[in-house]
Amino acid sequence: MSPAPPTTPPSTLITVAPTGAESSKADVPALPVTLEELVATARAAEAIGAAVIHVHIRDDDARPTLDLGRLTETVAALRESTSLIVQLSTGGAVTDPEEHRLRVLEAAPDAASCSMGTVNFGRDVFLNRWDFIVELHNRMRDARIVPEYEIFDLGQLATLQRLLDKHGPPYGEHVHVDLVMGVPGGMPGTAHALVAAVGFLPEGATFAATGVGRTSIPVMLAALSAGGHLRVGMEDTLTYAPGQPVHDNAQLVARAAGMAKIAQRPPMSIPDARILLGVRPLAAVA
Ligand code: KMH
Ligand code: ZN
Repeated sequence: MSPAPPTTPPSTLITVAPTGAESSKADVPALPVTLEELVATARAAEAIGAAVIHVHIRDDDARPTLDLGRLTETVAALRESTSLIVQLSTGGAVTDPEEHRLRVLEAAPDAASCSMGTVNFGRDVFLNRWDFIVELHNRMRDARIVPEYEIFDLGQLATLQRLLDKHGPPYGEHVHVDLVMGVPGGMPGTAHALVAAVGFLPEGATFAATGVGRTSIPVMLAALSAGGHLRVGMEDTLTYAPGQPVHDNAQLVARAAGMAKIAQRPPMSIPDARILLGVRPLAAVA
């Protein structure tokens, strides 16, 4: 017998992923790449209904970086200016070495991404070896950082189950998954694929979903109707409608918040999101 379907939560956790590592500022001038731009984006997203920010940062030349000093400064600035849950990317760019990706945790965010397998990524490869995954999962638990398990393809949910079976639950005990759909090389961004993925979630897990490019809307609608949460932002979506470039991240968060309200699952408050994800209380943050 297959496990019972997850119950539908009364509200929707919205994560904004404003920058990513793949787009260039020259091609996408609205991309937030400086600390000031990132903080302004975060404040706007919070005001509209986001509860989590998934952060990639850039260097002075707007190139992706995992520089620890900058990451630490970014976490501090986001905490000072917003109440958002700060989730740092440990995925970085496809060119980032494993030791740099592990060192991200030293910036002491509330949460961090933890990808569950290797996937073709357009013409590149996003490499996530089993031993690296285990190291990341264990170090996050030791550092009391909540993982968001990033799933690019169906088999990565089997890897997640194996990880939990062999190495135990994450810090906070709750398992939260992000289905990153429509990456060229990963699972398609369709309702059919989303329903299949939901069937392989670990027991008790919650999930969010994001659809890359033009899969953004089908994935958003499917996630809402399947009881899931949403990730939106310019990391994944640069075209708002055919022929219409995204104006800014706030536009994407506003659309997600609007859809969540239509689904009668309005944006989740940040205190509720902290409880759901098992993030450390603010008073306990070093
Ligand atoms: N930039 C991708 C190669 C994550 O943030 O953890 C990986 C990524 C996943 O964006
Ligand atoms: Zn990312």
